[in-house]
Amino acid sequence: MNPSPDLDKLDQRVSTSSTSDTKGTTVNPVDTHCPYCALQCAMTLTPAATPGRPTDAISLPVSIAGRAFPTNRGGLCKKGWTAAELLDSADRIREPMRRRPDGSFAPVSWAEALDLVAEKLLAGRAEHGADSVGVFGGGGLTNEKAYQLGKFTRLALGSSRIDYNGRFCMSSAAAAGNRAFGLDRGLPFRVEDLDAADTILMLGSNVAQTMPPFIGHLDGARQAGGLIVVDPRRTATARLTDDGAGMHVQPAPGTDLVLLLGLTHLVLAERLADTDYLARRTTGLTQLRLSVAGWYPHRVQEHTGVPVWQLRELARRLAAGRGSYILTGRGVEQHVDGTDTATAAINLALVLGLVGTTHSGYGTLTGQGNGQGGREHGQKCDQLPGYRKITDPAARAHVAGVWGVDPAVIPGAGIPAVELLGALGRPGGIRTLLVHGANVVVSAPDADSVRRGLKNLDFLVVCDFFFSETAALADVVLPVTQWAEEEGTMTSLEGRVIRRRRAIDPPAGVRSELWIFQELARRLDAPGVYSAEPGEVFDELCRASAGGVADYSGLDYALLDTGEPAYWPYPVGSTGTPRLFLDRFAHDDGRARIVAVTPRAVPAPAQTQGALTLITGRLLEHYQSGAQTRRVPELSGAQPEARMQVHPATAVGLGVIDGGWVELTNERGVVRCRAQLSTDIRPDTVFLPFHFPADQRANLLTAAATDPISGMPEFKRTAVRVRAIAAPGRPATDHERVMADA
Ligand SMILES: Nc1nc2c(c(=O)[nH]1)N[C@H]1C(S)=C(S)[C@@H](COP(=O)(O)OP(=O)(O)OC[C@H]3O[C@@H](n4cnc5c(=O)[nH]c(N)nc54)[C@H](O)[C@@H]3O)O[C@H]1N2
Ligand SMILES: Nc1nc2c(c(=O)[nH]1)N[C@H]1C(S)=C(S)[C@@H](COP(=O)(O)OP(=O)(O)OC[C@H]3O[C@@H](n4cnc5c(=O)[nH]c(N)nc54)[C@H](O)[C@@H]3O)O[C@H]1N2
Ligand code: SF4
Ligand SMILES: [Mo]
Repeated sequence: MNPSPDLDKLDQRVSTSSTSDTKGTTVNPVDTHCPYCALQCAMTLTPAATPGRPTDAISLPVSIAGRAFPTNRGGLCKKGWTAAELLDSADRIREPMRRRPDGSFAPVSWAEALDLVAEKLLAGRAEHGADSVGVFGGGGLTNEKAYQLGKFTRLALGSSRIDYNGRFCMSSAAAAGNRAFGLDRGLPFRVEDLDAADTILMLGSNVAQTMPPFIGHLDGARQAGGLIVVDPRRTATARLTDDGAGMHVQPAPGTDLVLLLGLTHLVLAERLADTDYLARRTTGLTQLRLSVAGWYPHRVQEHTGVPVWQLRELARRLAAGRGSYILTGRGVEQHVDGTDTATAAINLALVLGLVGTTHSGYGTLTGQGNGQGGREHGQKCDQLPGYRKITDPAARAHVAGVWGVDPAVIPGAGIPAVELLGALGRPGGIRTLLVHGANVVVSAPDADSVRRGLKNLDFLVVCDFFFSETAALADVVLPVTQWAEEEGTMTSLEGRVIRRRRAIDPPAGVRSELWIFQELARRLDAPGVYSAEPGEVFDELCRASAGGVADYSGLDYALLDTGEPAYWPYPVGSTGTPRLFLDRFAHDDGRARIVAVTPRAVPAPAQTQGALTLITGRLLEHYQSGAQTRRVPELSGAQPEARMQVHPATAVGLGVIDGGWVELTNERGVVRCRAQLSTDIRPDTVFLPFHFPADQRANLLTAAATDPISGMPEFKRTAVRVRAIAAPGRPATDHERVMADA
């Protein structure tokens, strides 16, 4: 294999920092991290010397350079290095906007906007009760914003109805980690630990496109011939296994649970299990043996389509590896059985004795920029800061003490995201909604029913930088600061707490969310103190987390600013925890729990006559709902619209040609886009990216069915019918799409 592969092809760039502009004026570079994904690549921002739009070669408010850091080693992907375009985008909202009766938006002053929002919140609560006011947060918010949003909802609004888009992302893996290990930190080890591994099994993750600099950490395994990628598509990541670097396993979508049970069966049957480890460090082996007994290789092949020889080779490879890691991504987690599938991956890792050592392990690759911190500080419906349970009296007492309120004031558990969205605009449901950092009109399952729910609300407030498809439906839109304009902390996919730093001032009419919470809390006469200073909020967050699972109490900005690695748990007096579980797991008995899981009878969509299985996911150039990246010319130029990936053999049968238009339909919706023919996908499966708006929303087709344990929606397996259609005319412009959505 070629050891430092494909970097150009994957559009990764390592750049050098510059500290002066073209006129030679010295400017102060600021070290921070990327605004997008959880790899949190380190970058240096160099502000343009002239305030406002400069005329020299640095034509943006800041220039961006990759910075040396263990996760990205100076590299940035295309999204990272073009992120400065978001700061002075012509689409940026620069003052509060209020919807007029005719549907158009007009600018209003901050005082007017906040007075109106406070009035509507009070009126909604008085008329329909506190739980008629809902809050929807995001895994992109800093720790400080996520913490304050949870506190504001519980105290200032008195509502239990808060949840966030991380429910769409990390909830199944989190539930599996909690029940197996007693704690959920996506990677319980450092990303750089992977460098020394000789076998890495990646299930349902396309890191080459979703975290390009990460692939450098796969080089060791590739050189040892041990990278194994499980994906129904031959993705850029699957291609990294070519030329003897490993193996691509291509199961039918949604069959990973059976695949993992089959591998566990083989490991036990062929006596490849680490029996000493199982006896010392785990409970539950007996039930596991029973649950996998029937999953012999031929039966697994029948269910998954993975040949017996591949199953055997995979089991042996994992057991023989000097350092083996099992990693899961959204491809195996975003299913109605996602928690059980992640559990089965953990069980396989436990049977092999991989978890809680210095050289092997199990991990889930957290997705959003603060997808880890976002799930620790109280935006989850059942949770208080420090990853505490809102139903635990001791947790309530501790947090109430920090907040200076009676524990009885804190509402009980709320409802998870999909249920919350399902209650929008319904009698007895949510009548007023605040949205902070999510674009649910594009990203939520069964998106059109979510759009209808939003339209039926009495009042919708959206904080954003842009008129996202969700903001376009709001009554009031409040413009907020972006990453380069604010201070804060983020917790990366490794559980490492890092600093976000302000490099430039925000536009004059833009405010921080912390300031907005403070102003609204004052108007609502809320109990508790709401600082608008990120450092003060972080100190409070650390105190609130003390003694919790995700304990940050030994941290402060001064310590983080030294650049010393800070992995939680980081209680007072410790130096943090880069690797978890080395001595014990977080359950009371110190052991990991093997929870036996079995597949429920979920019929394969493709068994429905004439239907294909739709899987959804990501493209390199776009981030999530595309609200941000569709506004970056270099990115939207490269990927201007959705394309449905389909196998040529399937396309022939449907009369579909490469670049020709297709219509995907099911009982929920219709998507029209062009087709892209490719032998990289299974003939029974088609793929759509979910980044596009209007009638190209993949989520018009997905169902609001959820995993019973985690509340994770089924994004990755949907039955659709596909037919060729004539071109639906000129593609709509972005403006038309937003207006059509509104
Ligand atoms: N470019 C880009 N990068 C991103 C993001 C983005 O939007 N764009 N988002 C960030 C976020 S929030 C997240 S959560 C991560 C997600 O990162 P990934 O998990 O890598 O992303 P996905 O593309 O959703 O899914 C990964 C793969 O799962 C495969 N898959 C689908 N169904 C199945 C199945 O049933 N079994 C198996 N084994 N595989 C299946 C898909 O073919 C796809 O290649 O990316 C982060 N990084
Ligand atoms: N079909 C399908 N659907 C999916 C997925 C899939 O694989 N397939 N993946 C799911 C996953 S993993 C995820 S994480 C979700 C993500 O889905 P979304 O939540 O819709 O993700 P974003 O596009 O990141 O939306 C964030 C919005 O908040 C704004 N924003 C960014 N930062 C801030 C901030 O600090 N404050 C405020 N107020 N606003 C901010 C952005 O401009 C943007 O409009 O989508 C899910 N939906
Ligand atoms: S991989 Fe993620 S963190 Fe790194 S530059 Fe790309 S989007 Fe940013
Ligand atoms: Mo995500």
